[in-house]
Amino acid sequence: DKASPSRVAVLGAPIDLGASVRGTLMGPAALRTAGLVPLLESLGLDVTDYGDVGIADMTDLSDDPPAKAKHYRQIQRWSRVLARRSHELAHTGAIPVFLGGDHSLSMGSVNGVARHCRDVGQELFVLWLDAHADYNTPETTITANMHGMSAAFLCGEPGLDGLLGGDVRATIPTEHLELFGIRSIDKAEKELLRMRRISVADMRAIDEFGVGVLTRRILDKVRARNGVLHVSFDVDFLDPEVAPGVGTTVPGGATYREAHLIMELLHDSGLVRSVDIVELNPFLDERGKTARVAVELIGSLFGQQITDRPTPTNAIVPDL
Ligand code: Z70
Ligand code: MN
Ligand code: MN
Ligand code: MN
Repeated sequence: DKASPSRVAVLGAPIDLGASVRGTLMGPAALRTAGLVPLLESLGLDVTDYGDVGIADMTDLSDDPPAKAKHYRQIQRWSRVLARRSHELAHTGAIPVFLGGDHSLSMGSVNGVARHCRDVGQELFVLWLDAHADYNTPETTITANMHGMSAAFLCGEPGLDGLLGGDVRATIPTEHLELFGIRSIDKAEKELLRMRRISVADMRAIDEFGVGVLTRRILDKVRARNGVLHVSFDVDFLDPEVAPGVGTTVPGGATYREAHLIMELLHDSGLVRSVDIVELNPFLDERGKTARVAVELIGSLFGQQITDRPTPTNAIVPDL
């Protein structure tokens, strides 16, 4: 398989106003405390930690905030600064790893990566590992929390058109978004996903086919288009037993072993070019348990293996 770049750029985004529960702003510190950087270095990667992004020096735009989008101005500042930094980092050829922070940060991080892919003429696919679809718009949302709108924003859904001001808004084609691990969708959100024909690997599909088959199917699709992959990892994708340190736990999530297998398959593919780790809430964690699991999983994503013998790619992939 293709070799991934061997440089990693770590950037923290201590943002928590997109979520209903405060505390994800401590996420970057907890992931660093759990040893993210030395682990990546132990895997032979050249890691640069750029520290945390701030929004203090960002001026406000003068567009009208949407009626149902809480803390719109703050999220707008984060999105603008993150989109710029993300574009710069992707441009250096390193793999940017964004440490959240709530999931609204992906509106910036993925936009920047998408812009870079557009610059170099490469098709970007987004794997959204999450209990939630995050496919609400200011129109469909029940909560007005912007972390529930990031995937929709990235696919160009209406309602947040002024978020990046005059900056380029790169749009992910809906057929390039892969929702995975989903078990909580709002009614209007479900209707929108159905209308857009967005690919959803929900927990039922995972139970029926297993994460190995479903992951390989996505990787084959990306490979067939000569594309690359952004992994947006919301830690509530994991079962609350494994990852209690999140604000919106949903029962029936991915197991420890399922999550590691996904990460190992992603690593072996050589297709991953950027990563978000979001929604870790250290304020709700149990003695660092969730932070540690998240870091271990990132280890698998970057090549940590049990035997250093990847399984042969002989899976039979059904045409679902
Ligand atoms: C709900 C909403 C959400 C994460 C909760 C929940 C969204 N669909 N996303 N936690 N990560 O408010 O739109
Ligand atoms: Mn999410
Ligand atoms: Mn570029
Ligand atoms: Mn979620």
